[in-house]
Amino acid sequence: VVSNRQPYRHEYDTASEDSGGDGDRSTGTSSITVDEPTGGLTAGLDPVVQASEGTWIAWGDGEADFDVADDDGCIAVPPDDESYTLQRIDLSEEAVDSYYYGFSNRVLWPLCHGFVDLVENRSNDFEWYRTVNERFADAVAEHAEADSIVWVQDYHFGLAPRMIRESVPRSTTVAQFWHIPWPTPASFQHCPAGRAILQGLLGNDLLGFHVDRYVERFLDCVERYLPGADVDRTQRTVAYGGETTRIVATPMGVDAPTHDGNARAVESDQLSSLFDRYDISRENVIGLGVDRLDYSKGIPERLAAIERLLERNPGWHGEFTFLQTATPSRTDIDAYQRHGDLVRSEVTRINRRFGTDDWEPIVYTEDYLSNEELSGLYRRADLMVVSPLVDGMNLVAQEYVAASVDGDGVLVLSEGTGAHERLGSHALTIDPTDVDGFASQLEAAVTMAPRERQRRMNTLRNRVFDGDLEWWMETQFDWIRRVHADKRRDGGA
Ligand code: GDG
Repeated sequence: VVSNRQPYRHEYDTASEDSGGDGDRSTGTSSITVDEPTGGLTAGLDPVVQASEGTWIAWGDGEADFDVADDDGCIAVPPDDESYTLQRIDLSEEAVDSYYYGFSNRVLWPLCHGFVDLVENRSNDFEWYRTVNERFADAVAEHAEADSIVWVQDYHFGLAPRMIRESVPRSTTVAQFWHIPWPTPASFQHCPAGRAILQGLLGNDLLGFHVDRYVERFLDCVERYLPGADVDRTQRTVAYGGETTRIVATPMGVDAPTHDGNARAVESDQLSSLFDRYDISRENVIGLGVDRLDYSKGIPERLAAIERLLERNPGWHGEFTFLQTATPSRTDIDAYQRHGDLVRSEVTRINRRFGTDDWEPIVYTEDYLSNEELSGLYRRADLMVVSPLVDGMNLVAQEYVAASVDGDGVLVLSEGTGAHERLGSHALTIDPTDVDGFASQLEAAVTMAPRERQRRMNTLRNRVFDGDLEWWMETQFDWIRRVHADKRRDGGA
């Protein structure tokens, strides 16, 4: 597996260092704490890599490796049952600034989400992106053998697959999952080095997206911008440079049984203390938003719709609370700082406008909640608002459904999310930019009759459980096996 983020982090226990206790690394006693994978893809993939006794290559900082990794940054994990190799690629500050905060998140992220105005192509960023992709590809080449499966994750590695392809045995299968949207040709034309990215991705035997529309757009871009590529729309394959890539749509799911279990296990005093912490009345109707603080997530649009709801419904003042958690992310980038400022000032303004001495309509926090707290909140929330302008999939919407064990929550879901394809028919659909329509759907959610809530949530739960993370993994590996078999048949092995 190749991913930007690592599955385990080893960190020195600085608290015990300060106190001179057991954790003091200078004493040579055990001083390292390990963060295990906490959720989503990383947690889902970890057992797969354990079973395969394979290698996971990820960006990791050398300092944290003091004492635990060998010279190549390799370390056996999990710590208590060592079964695979984690190889950390240590990157300089300049490399991280250019590859991660630069080309990945100042160019590819805004471009793929259609925010062409936010694309910021600084000199050297692409060169660093190429260099880092090369370093990862070199690390793969050292580990890959005949019949190995290499599974690359996400947009941080748009060039690596072709580099890998050129340095591993023919029978090695190279697959990638692209977790964010693929843009329209009109947006993609603004991609610096767009052709190199397409060539890089077509080094894969298999390329996965969440939904059909991203597959179609990818094929549109290849047809339009990569002369010499042969696109087969029916088979969804592209032949280019002697390789054939199959492009598939496999919508990612969540670990539904775990979210369900966490929600059932949540203790009422745990939830009470959370409500106390944020000063929320237990009796209120609770709306919930859970996002990274990212301009694609439609948070200002959500706040505008809540403001409209409050304007139209004075009777709900004091009775309705919207809790928004927004985890700061990529704060080195100006567009994220500006967006964070906008969100915070809008919350303040709306609360000043409608709030009273003992009620704030919007409770806003940038705290990172524990998984248990989050599951408890999902279960308790009367409505969940997921309003990205554009989002590859959106796991939060699915987690909410999985944790709605009482069946009485309502999901308000943007048509701009990949998740809408699976859940849209039984959620309340919104266009986040239509303030009045959005506010009307919030009103519909608050006032929806219990039977109707249960009916919709039942169907949503079936869909989320049927297409959960395990299903997604199996589907990915079915495809990987299939392209591997095709290669053998065609003489590739
Ligand atoms: C990218 C794509 C695609 C958030 N706050 C807390 C917390 N979270 C967790 C959620 C969820 C995850 O973060 C966010 O996942 P999303 O899918 O909603 O969004 P992105 O981070 O943008 O993910 C997206 C995804 O990749 C997978 O392919 O769906 O489209 O953009 O799991 O629960 N978790 C905890 N506390 C928090 O405060 N514990």
